[in-house]
Amino acid sequence: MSPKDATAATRATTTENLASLQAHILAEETRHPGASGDFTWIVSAIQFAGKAIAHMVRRARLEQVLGDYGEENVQGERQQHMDVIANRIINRCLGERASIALVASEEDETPTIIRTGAEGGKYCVLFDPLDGSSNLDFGVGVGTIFSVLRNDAEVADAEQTLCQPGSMQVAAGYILYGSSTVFVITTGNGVDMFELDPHIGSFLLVKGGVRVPRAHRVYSINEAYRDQFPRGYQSYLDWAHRNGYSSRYIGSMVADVHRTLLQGGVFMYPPTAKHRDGKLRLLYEANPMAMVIEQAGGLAYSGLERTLALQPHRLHQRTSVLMGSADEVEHVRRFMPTAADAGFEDD
Ligand code: AHM
Ligand code: MG
Repeated sequence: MSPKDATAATRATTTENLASLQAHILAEETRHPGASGDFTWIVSAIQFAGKAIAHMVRRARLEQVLGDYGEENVQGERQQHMDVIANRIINRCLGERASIALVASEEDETPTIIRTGAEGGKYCVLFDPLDGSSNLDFGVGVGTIFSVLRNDAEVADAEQTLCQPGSMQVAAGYILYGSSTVFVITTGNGVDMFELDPHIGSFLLVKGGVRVPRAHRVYSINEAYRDQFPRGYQSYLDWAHRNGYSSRYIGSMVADVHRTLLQGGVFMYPPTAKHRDGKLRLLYEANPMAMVIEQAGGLAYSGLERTLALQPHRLHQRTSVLMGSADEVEHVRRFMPTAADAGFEDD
């Protein structure tokens, strides 16, 4: 075989190989000397939960578990039946894994302490079990968002342990329950995308090293709130209208960010009159998505600050969100020279 043939053969094998998420994470972990395998087990629990939720999402109407659960969560928002089901599934899957110290969810007021640092608790997992769940009744894509932090055994208070800047995340990602079930993850070494093969029950690698295109003339925002947005966003929208931009908004962050990741553009949820700090939650919505987008070569901001640099103060803290293609995010930022352009602070 000539060297040229050998290269062609190697390439063919590489692109045709089947890699499961489990094998991929194991291979990544073995690159870190002294790695214990604990982290692989956590990702394994998250994907296990993802498969169970995907199954429930597909059967929700048949099982008559769509719609309002009749209660509000800690954020004062109506819970859907499926929020409660997805939350229970993830808690049950994570509670089983030996290295988990704390688990925190959008649906639970306080973090759950699984074990202390002294008992072997090394990691904390935060998640939004079913983001965009109010869309479920209409067959729209929804998702689970997750963020993994190290447990700091020195910090006694569980909530304060979780209040780490997003730049400290060990891993982050999401599972999209759409026309297919997609698992996107970063461990700080680029972004990889897997799809669930429902017949063999595994997430298989479909794209490694995902990069968000540098530019794409699409913005994703709930434009009905335009008059409530800070003036910088309004000026940007006026500019985009004059410059041939298109708009795409599903109203499900996971689906909107996933499209932005693959196709480019910019996703925004600015402050509004109702949500003066923004609607989305910093620790388990904005931070994990910001890590994915940055690891794919994009940018993510909250007001004038890089999202991943914000120091959180509360578990359920909200923030504004601006993320996507580097060039498109910079276009938006040009209309925000001061904090007042990006928020509601006085000049
Ligand atoms: P949720 O966590 O209660 O589901 O709310 C978050 C969702 C996001 O998925 C989405 O980006 C946003 O709320 C949509 O809000 P709006 O309907 O105000 O545009
Ligand atoms: Mg949410």
